Amino acid sequence: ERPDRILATELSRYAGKDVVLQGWLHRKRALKSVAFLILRDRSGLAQVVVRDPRAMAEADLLGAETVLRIAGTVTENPQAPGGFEVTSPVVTTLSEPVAAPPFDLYRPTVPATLPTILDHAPVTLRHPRLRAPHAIAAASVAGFRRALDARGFTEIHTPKVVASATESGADVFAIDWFGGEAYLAQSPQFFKQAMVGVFERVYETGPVFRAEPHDTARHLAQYTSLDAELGFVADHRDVMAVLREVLAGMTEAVGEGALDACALLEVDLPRVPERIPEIHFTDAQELIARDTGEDPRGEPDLSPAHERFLSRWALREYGSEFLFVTGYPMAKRPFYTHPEPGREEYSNSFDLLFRGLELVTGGQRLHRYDDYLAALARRGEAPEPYAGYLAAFRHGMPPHGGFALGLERWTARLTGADNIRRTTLFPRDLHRLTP
Ligand code: AMO
Repeated sequence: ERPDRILATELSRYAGKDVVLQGWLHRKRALKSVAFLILRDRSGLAQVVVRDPRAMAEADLLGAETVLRIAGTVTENPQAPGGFEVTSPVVTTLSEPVAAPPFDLYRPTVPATLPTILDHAPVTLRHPRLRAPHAIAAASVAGFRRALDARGFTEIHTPKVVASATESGADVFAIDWFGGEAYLAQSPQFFKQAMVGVFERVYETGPVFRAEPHDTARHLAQYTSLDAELGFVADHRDVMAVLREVLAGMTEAVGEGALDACALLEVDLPRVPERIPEIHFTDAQELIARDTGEDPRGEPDLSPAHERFLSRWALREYGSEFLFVTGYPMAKRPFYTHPEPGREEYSNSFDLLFRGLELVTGGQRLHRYDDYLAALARRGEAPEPYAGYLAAFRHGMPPHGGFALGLERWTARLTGADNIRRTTLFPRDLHRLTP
């Protein structure tokens, strides 16, 4: 009796049995009287041993990445990787490549530059080390969903073509929409806020677009935003508390769901402290002035170098790889931001720094219609382009807030990637629109 297809990592459960495997030819090694085929499937690798001279001659013709069906017998062999191998195989070619990969996918380290990897992504991502970050990203999103589902959030899917910018106009892509002008969504900001009026608690995972002119290792023109928004908050601290639980859930899900990928990349999973330390923007600037010899006071934002400095400080001071910076100046935050009561030039907003990088932005929002009109007027903006946005606030919105986490940045910080393009399947940036 022949079982259906089994996976490469399941051999030990089928010792002595006839099985069928399907996958790609990862590697081939021929000795005088024996050939080894290493088959790769979604689970991992399996060794197939060919001894029959005719089968050896046929195996000799197979190119890397040929898609194979292999029927054979599982045999114990302490020398085989994993202790088992497939012997007496009948090898059938299911699909023959017409081109070779740009480098050998079986080499443990990747002998190629980032542009080469990205140019040939459909095949280079098959390399176990290049695939691993994406398995970690998938587990992270599963953890994000699980954490929020458990807390009464509803998943939403909102338009990616919109009529106005939400995150400041500078970095928005304009597109032709049936002869009129439209924009690619920079964030689901407006829609997630409106849906607080419907579901109270919502989240979305999806693409967002930034006409990002910076050619940096941490900016993409399209990235995956993990967004959440919740109603009936006292202030931004309620949002930060939910975010802490989401981070713990994501970390746990990566540990469970992407175990092999973590082991392969030697991922050091963070400990999410019971209370993530926080520092007010003004105190952060004082600290930078005191300890670095630079004086950022008066600047409306933190520089990347200052974010790295603050991360190191939090690690030293609190043993935490996460740090909340709260109270950013209103001048640097979008119009929907809620001011800090009593200090109106600052805001009830936060950034979360993780291992030296801004990972999340969030805060409390304005919720009264009149406050929106006043906020736009203060910025010298007319309310008309925002009529659709403002509609929700005419019908009673609770105090609310939310956050957005950049998935590629999270995965990059977990895996130690030097560039978020390594944690993006098909990056889109200033220079890249293909593959
Ligand atoms: P913000 O614009 O700060 O906030 O974006 C939130 C998070 O998204 C990630 N991010 C990026 N990742 C890759 N490439 C980019 N070009 C890029 N830009 C941003 C970062 C950042 O922390 N609507 C608000 C969120 C909110 O308040 O809910 C927003 O979009 O990890």
